[in-house]
Amino acid sequence: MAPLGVAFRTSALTAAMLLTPLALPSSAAAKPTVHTVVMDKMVFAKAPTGVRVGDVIVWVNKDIFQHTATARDRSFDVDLAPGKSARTVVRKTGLVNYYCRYHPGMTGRMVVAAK
Ligand SMILES: [Cu+2]
Repeated sequence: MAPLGVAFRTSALTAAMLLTPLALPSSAAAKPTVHTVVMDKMVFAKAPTGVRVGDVIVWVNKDIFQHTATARDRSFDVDLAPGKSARTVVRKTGLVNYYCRYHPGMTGRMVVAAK
């Protein structure tokens, strides 16, 4: 009986040791990143990189003109008066092209990876 009890305890301990370190990195990876895109002087500042589904994009209009950040696929569309900002949450993977509805020459693109 004794060897069985020892074997059980050993495997339970091993399982606990394996599970604990694995749980930490996965919960850290799930944390959304906040990316900021500034609109100023009639352009979108450089596109965010390393964007993943669930991340937040903060669109900041520092210009003296009203601008929108509008996805070509309509997955987001924010309309910002000068000095205003808004947040959108990234919902799908792939290439996202965006532009300003008032100034179609203002364009940008970002690549979204899976979570
Ligand atoms: Cu604009």
